Amino acid sequence: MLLLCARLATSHFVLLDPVSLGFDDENEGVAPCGSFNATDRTNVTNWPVKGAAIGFLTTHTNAVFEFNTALLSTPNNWVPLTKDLNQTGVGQFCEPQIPAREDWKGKNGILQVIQHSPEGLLYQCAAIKFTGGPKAATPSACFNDTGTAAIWVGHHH
Ligand SMILES: [Cu+2]
Repeated sequence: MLLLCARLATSHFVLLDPVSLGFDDENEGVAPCGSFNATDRTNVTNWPVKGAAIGFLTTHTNAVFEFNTALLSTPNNWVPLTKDLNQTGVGQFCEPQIPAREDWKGKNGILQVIQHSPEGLLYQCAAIKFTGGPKAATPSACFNDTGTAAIWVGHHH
């Protein structure tokens, strides 16, 4: 946690859940995954289509987030997973139950989180696998720091 806080001083946002493909502060603006290989499968997180969590750390007082997914078989075809999220407040933030497409059950995918920051678009991704079964339990590190909030808004693109 100390390490994360130290890094947060210069970072924009860091995906915490599911496990990120990687974070590079300097190159977070490089699409589609902040300079990391979108098809890397080193750390794959199961994503029940009934719902799973997205958690991140942000240093921006207000930013709109996009949550997109692609199938591993078509890694350039990003599909919105949700409406856009208008998030306020600095620190950790969690959306605990985001469902995915029922017909993607059993398929390998990629989660992409885009932050529309004052410095431009910033990217983080995670390797995921869409699964059946009940909603995922919210990871203990996925919570909302005091003063954070968010509302779902329409797509602006
Ligand atoms: Cu920033």
